[in-house]
Amino acid sequence: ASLERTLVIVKPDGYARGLTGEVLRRIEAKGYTLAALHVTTPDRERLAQHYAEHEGKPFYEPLVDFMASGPATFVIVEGHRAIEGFRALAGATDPTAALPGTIRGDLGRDWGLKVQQNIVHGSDSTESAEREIGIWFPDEVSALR
Ligand code: DAT
Ligand code: MG
Repeated sequence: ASLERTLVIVKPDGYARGLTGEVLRRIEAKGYTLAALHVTTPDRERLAQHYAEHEGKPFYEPLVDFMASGPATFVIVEGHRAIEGFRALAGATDPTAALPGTIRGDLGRDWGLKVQQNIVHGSDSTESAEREIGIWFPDEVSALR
């Protein structure tokens, strides 16, 4: 049970729908710490790095287009087992299947698009988390306090 940092993104759909505060509220209510936070419209170069594992998949281009479509909130979330813990808060990738009680299950739905607009991103492993934090928070790559 080691102290971890995870990269959370409130994606452009969540930002546009005014759900940033609701997502951050759930993270804080769970007991995690917001270690850093900024709002920006992500550039395609960094999105390509961030989503490199999905390059070539049918949803890749729509995913990058969607993520570049407007402002999003980037957050470093900190806590013991925060990576697994935030993935549990977020729920399943498909917001229709995501369980009620989760961010995606309570707040998301299928909008009939090629890409799942599912409100949040959360890193899926310690390696992903450090890699993704390095992409979006180049000045925050130092070790945990
Ligand atoms: P997650 O965001 O749950 O880690 P992922 O890493 O597999 O899911 O995919 C990244 C994003 O791409 C996901 O949040 C939404 C979109 N996506 C994934 N699989 C998809 C699919 N089969 N159809 C449409 N969009 C998809
Ligand atoms: Mg993922």
